[in-house]
Amino acid sequence: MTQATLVIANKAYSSWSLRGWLACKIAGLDFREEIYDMGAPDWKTWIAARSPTGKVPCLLIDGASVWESLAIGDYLADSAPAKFWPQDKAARAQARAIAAEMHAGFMELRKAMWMNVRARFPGKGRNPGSLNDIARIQGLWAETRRKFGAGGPYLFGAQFGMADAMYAPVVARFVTWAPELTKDSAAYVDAVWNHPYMKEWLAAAAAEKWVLEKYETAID
Ligand SMILES: N[C@@H](CCC(=O)N[C@@H](CS)C(=O)NCC(=O)O)C(=O)O
Repeated sequence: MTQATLVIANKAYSSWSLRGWLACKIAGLDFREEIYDMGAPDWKTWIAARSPTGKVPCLLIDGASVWESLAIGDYLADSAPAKFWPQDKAARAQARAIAAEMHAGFMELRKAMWMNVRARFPGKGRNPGSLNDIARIQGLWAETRRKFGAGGPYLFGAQFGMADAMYAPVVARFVTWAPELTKDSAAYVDAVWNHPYMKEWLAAAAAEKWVLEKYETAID
């Protein structure tokens, strides 16, 4: 069987790449990375040859091409559902809903506080829209942890699953931009930031040579 390939971009900046990569790690998949710089002059040509949407991540596996981070998680979860989603039905419903909410939303936060895991812009990026998204995220983290998270530090307890993978780039944003967080949110941020998968990603991002100037300066 051919080894799976995950097509991704800059580990410092590509939040969607991080989600797809975490899904592969959760699955315990034997995969190779094909990674390239979104800022390179031939980026569009490079990615067009590898991903039907011209976006990352894209997983090339078993003769199939799977794009969209959530679809990558679903594809991999077919073979190992318990690694990705809680087994309890109500918990699983919550996990799927919050993962989908992340996949489709929080545009104001994403615009104002982009992911740059190497940078620190404390106090910047705050505007009514981003603060509103942050309030909603803290609310859904708190509700999820209160109802389903008693067994450990992650959204659904002891196991780092697909819902955590979807919110990991938000955690990275909160580390970079340091918005005011509740004590419980801060503890969740700390747990995800220090997860071994995150540490592996962050070490690779630190070693990466590519720099995209547009993500290196906070405007306000
Ligand atoms: N909804 C997609 C989002 C994919 C996406 O926007 N990827 C960004 C990277 S963070 C990208 O490929 N940007 C490069 C480009 O548009 O040229 C997913 O879940 O995978």
